[in-house]
Amino acid sequence: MTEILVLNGPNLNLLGQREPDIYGAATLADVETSCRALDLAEVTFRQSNHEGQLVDWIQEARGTFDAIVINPGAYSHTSIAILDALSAFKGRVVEVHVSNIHRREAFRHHSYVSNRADAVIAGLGVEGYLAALRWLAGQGDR
Ligand code: CA2
Repeated sequence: MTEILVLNGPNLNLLGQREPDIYGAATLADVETSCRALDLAEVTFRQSNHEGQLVDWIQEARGTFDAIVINPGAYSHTSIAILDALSAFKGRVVEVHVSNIHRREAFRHHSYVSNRADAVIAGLGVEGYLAALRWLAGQGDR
């Protein structure tokens, strides 16, 4: 079975607890449960508020995981370190945003991570994670 690492950046641990108008009512634990319930891949699900921790996990994914689904949170808009780590990863990368970042403040319109991502999903709510897994499951190895 395909091994997929699902990474979540800062403040995504607050999903479902605040700002439900923007991010919906599902918690990150709900998202993890839904990802596993799809049963399309072996899913490892992680969240960190720390940029270096995310970089370490991406580096460690080389040779272990076939693909990465990442919601880098606000680091999307600031982190060349996460972009560089993803660029050294050979498998597919899907960037997910719960909200439609292009309909929000101008500073959310640019993502460094999109420079490496094979696909970008924004605005589907937490369904975006499931869409990413479905798309990856339909792709061959590379
Ligand atoms: O839409 C997304 O998924 C984002 O990656 C979420 C980030 C935001 O900085 C990005 O621009 C877009 C924020 C993470 C969630 O932050 C929360 C804050 C309060 C309550 C719930 C979530």
